[in-house]
Amino acid sequence: MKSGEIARAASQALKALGLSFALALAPQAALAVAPAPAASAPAVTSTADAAAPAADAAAPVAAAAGSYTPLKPIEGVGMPVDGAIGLQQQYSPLGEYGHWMHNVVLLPIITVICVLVLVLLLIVIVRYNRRANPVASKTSHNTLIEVIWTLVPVLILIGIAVPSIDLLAKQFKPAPAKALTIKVTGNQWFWTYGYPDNGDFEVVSNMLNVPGQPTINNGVRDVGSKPWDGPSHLEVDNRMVVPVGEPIRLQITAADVIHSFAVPSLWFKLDAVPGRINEKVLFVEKPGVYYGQCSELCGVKHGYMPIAVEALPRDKYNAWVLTHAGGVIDGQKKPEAAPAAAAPVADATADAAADASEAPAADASAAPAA
Ligand SMILES: [Cu+2]
Repeated sequence: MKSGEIARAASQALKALGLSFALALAPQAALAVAPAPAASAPAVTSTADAAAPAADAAAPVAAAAGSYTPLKPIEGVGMPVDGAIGLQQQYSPLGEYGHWMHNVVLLPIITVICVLVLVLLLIVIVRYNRRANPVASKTSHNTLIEVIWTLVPVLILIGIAVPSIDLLAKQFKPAPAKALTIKVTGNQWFWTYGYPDNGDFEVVSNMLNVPGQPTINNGVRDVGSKPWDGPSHLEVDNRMVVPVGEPIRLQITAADVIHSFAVPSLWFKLDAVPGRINEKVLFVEKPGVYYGQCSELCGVKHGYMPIAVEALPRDKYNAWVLTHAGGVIDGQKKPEAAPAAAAPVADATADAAADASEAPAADASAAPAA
């Protein structure tokens, strides 16, 4: 929300200044965007139904999937909050560790040191200025004080270093061998998510357009047009869906320039570098939707390539996987063939018309088939 306001304010400021930048941006954006949705639409289509027409493919495919309805985010969870000054609430063990490190270890120590130094300065200013203290003391050494002011900072630094190095090491601990691998690729200006362990399908994720503002991604719907949409500038057409409560190996790269995959509430940030794979473990404790943004300046639409991670329980994640053509669970293809698949699809088309409150029913009906 805040980023939206900032973007709006910035564009107004530019217009007020009479700069042609905004004008230059618009056609460029339109040109630059054109290939992206074109690429995204077929990709989405190919994952579920190659026969569907490319235009508007995402909607019918999502409806036909049936066994999956996107989760509705909870206000203030996994997203920035207006007026907040601290870290976002954390939803991973490492995030909680880091949050504790920041709020309980570092912040109090910094505060005490700053206050102590300030008080000492004030005492010196008041008591030992030339007027109050015309005859200066010749004291030059005090062994006890010198030992104290050497030892205490050393102890403080050791006290900080121990949990700090521990946290650092844990952040770069490789995922267990059996962990699910998801491949994240940064593109100008959208993300793609590959699922090599689940049949190697790919999800293309574009930011939803904001009504009343210049179109960012042609062919992508407006934010707020579905009941499960989160905040503008953060919600996407296809989220990165992950299972909850298990370590996930994220392999991150980029197709063009350097991007950075960052989700603050999941304590996750790693650069996406072309020609290179960076790897880190993602662990989400609770089902929910967690938002982030590209955090490396990557071009004119850097601010318009948000990240939406949707964490689901394993069974629902599996159901989501099976909504993609070629979706595989535990090395096995879709267990049931056409007739079994037809049932949930039929359910889905009926349920898709209904509101979000009926969504769990669709999930439930599809779960046994999966
Ligand atoms: Cu980027």
